[in-house]
Amino acid sequence: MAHRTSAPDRSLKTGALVVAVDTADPARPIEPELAELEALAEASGVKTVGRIVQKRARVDPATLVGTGKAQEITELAQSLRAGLVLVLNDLRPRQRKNLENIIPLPIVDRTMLILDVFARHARSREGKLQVELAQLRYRQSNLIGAGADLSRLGGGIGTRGPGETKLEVDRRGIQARISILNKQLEEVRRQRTTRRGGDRREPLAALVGYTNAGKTSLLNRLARSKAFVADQPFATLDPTVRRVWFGEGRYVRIVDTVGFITDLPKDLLSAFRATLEELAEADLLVHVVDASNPDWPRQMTAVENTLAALHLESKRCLVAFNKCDSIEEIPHREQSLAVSARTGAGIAELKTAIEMSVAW
Ligand SMILES: Nc1nc2c(ncn2[C@@H]2O[C@H](COP(=O)(O)OP(=O)(O)OP(=O)(O)O)[C@@H](O)[C@H]2O)c(=O)[nH]1
Ligand SMILES: [Mg+2]
Repeated sequence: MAHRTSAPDRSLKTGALVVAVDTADPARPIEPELAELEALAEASGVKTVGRIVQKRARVDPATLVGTGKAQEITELAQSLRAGLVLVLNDLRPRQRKNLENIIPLPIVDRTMLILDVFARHARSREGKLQVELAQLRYRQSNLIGAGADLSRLGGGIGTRGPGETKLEVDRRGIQARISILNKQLEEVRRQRTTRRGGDRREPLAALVGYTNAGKTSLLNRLARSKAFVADQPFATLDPTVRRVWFGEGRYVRIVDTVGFITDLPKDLLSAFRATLEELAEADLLVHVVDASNPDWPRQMTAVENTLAALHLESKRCLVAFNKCDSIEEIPHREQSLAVSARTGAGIAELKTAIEMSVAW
């Protein structure tokens, strides 16, 4: 795929007030999660104008933050002229409803934000169908409704379907639309299966990893190609396969696919399952890790968990610590290599390791 032509600017012109409850879980420090949420917002065209992080032992079952805090959020949002409230924690339908009664602004959670970024970046027909399906399923199970709620959200995050489609479907309409999407997806997938074949005897290596780790950059480096790379989450949604020459008559097909993220929304995972299940055909996984991100251990674990959810944990796997051009100390793991897609360092070694790992 060539560089993307510029899409019409559909970004929100308002800023977001970020809200989080920090239960001080030592296994989940909040700072990296907040930074990630703000990067997702940016990829959705939303600027963060403020943060409220509330420390409490447990989230409030009725309003997540407590009624008093919710009022405080409203006031701060007004003084900062925020146009929406972005909530880091999972929101139950009841908590959402109660919060909506107190805060007169659209309330967007992390899953809606991720779905929005996906909706913006989907290019293939299958990708678009998958995203819309995930969005509708999420709305359905979280009672993010049409009517009043939707008009408040009008034009903003969570109401945008892939392409120019607006998710203006009422609750009854949602089920009907889901059935149509499922049928269309079946059709698209059937066509794809018949189109494949040919070079399938060549070994297949799949680049997997956290979003923004540099998978596409690495594929471009390996295949001397120019697929779309960006410093933002979920730049790639559609799997791209390239044949890479490994010497006299030997090629390996290398596939770059959608990135993973902590707590990948389950509706998204199931919508993208067909895309991801193609990973099952791979002879080798190359787990690309952004070693320059201090948060890499958490990201690595998130990827391993997602691979396990896809029943891929027992696949042969190499770890490529990428972005080694911008770090001092190179991490080490079993079967790991240090590379830089940017400078080309370690790429020859990576190719050798791939060559030794795949069966010819
Ligand atoms: N310093 C440095 N930056 C890199 C390197 N590889 C990639 N990047 C940068 O990291 C960012 C993400 O790169 P991508 O190749 O789009 O990452 P990806 O894993 O495909 O990301 P998604 O498709 O969004 O999941 C871009 O800004 C790249 O320029 C590297 O080796 N060194
Ligand atoms: Mg990519």
